[in-house]
Amino acid sequence: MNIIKSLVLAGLLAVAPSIAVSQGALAQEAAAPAAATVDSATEADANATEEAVAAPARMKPTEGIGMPRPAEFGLQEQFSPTGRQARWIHDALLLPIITVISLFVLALMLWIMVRYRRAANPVPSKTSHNTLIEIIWTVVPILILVVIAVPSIGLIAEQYKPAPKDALTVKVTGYQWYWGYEYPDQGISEYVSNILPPEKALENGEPNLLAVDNRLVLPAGRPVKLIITAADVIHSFAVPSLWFKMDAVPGRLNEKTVTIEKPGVYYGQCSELCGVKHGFMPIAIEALPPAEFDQWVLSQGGELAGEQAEAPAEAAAETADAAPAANAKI
Ligand SMILES: [Cu+2]
Repeated sequence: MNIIKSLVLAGLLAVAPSIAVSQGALAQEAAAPAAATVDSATEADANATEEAVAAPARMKPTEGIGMPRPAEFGLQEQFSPTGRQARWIHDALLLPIITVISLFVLALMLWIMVRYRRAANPVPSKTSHNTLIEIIWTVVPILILVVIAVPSIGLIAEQYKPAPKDALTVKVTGYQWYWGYEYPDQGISEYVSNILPPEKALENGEPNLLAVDNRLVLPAGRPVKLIITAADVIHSFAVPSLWFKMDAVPGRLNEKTVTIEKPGVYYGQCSELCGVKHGFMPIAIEALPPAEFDQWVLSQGGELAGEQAEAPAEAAAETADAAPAANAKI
């Protein structure tokens, strides 16, 4: 009898992990379609009642825009005000200064090695001080540092300026190994964004390893506040062409504002080693003109921010209720 009991127990233990895994996978699949993909939303809405709003068509990326170019070694073309400022500091200020200093030091070293070698200069000079030169090599580096510091500090202040009141808020959550996007003010619950397989990416005319199924849809020309966190390990939400990188840390809400200047598709990647599929959780942002963004919000069953503003008491009550719950979730 005991032997039978042990065999049954051993059998149950053996299949338990696979049951747990399949349940987990089901849970994930169930969460994914909650906010419907851009593609399927279009199809679904076409079949739905006439009142339903269709999502705008999936935007095609422009070759070389919002993504790296072959053989590129500089910074990507920038599409946010801070990005353009940062790129200007790098290209017009830092790179020339670094180049001039490097060439100057190299020339000095070559000159000393040739002119003051033992054969050409058998009796070395005993000079140990030169006031003028000492003043110059103290003052000139200070001036160089001041020239670099002024725009750099301005850029740092600009990058971490709190979002304006009218900014759109999106909560970004990093998971092993995909991203989740939620629009709390519009009432759009979290949807999941996974990498596209290579053949599907090529079929769509999108770059392999950067294309995703459900993009993060944002309005162009409007400030967006991204609240970034993670559910398991540390990830990092980074989009080079928008000058955006922020760590996604479990239990912490990091905040950063971005204004995308032009409609388009902008790609990025998780930039914190987060496990075996770290290289396979890309980010794709679809920046839509504001009117089309509003259309997208409605197509997802969301409410426009302006409508919410008309019922401030209700919204405040909702926020008060939602705040502790949101914290508890993390
Ligand atoms: Cu990651």
